[in-house]
Amino acid sequence: DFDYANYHTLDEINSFIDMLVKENPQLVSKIVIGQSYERRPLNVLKFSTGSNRPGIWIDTGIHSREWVTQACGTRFAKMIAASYNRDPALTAILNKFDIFLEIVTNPDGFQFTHTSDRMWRKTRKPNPGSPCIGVDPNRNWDSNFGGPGSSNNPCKENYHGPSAHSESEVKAIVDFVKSHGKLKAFVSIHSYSQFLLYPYGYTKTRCKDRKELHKLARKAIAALKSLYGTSYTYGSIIKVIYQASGGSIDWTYDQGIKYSYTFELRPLQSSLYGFLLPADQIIPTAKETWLALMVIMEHTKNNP
Ligand code: 0X9
Ligand code: ZN
Repeated sequence: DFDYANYHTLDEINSFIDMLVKENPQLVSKIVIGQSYERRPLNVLKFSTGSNRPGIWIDTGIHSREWVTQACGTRFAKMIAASYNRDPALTAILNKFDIFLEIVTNPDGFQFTHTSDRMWRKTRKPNPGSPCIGVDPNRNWDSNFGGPGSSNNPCKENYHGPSAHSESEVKAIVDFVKSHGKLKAFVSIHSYSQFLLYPYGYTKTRCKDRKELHKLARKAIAALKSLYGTSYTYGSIIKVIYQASGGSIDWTYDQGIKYSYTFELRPLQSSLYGFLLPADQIIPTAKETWLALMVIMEHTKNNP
């Protein structure tokens, strides 16, 4: 059986995905929404119990070095598959909504973190005229693209890229979101700092659903905390972290997906572990985060 308590390679996670589909063919399927720069498939797990349903999107690992996120993604996948027709709350969600889960959202970067540079964050596309590789896939969206909190220097970690959606890993999600047309929640999972964030990152202007998103975030982090006492800070991206233009959830929110959130998982900002969270924290992190995700998904279900 898959070892959820340890970190895994890209091949191992891809095998896990195929196994989960094989074991739950009536609930789980794999869709390939595109390919990475290095031509790897962009695999998305679809959990569905009916046709023409609205959808909930969850992605992990868009920043490749944030290993606890892909690890939690595999655990969420198993949780969803195992909970249908067992856990009434999740069953009610899956009777109305499809759930889409992209576990390795930046596969080229993830492979590179295993083979060459554990701290790699960006895509792996070369930048013409520069010795530096890659674009920050969370500055590449068409949400004040190129604005404050992103860099036009290809050697920076927050390089926005040559144009909005220039990265195939981003464009694949953009095309998926648009063609689906009925996503009601979009949750993008990062690490680290223990934050639950909502739009905007590119402007101080409050988003129009700020009150509802704020209240829901409070409820979600209360649920998270109930398990092990883990403390999260919540609020808009620009207020809680920093100004960031070209981020995913600002784009999805402006596309009309009201419940657009970003998590920054364990550890705390002050922790020396940073992106290197010890593996013995994977399962606790996944379990507590799952409670927050359930709050967001249930609210989405009840307020479609
Ligand atoms: O800077 C980022 O992209 C995120 N922090 S991280 O350390 N994981 O890189 C913050 C994401 C804020 N979200 C958006 N701007 N959408
Ligand atoms: Zn990140």
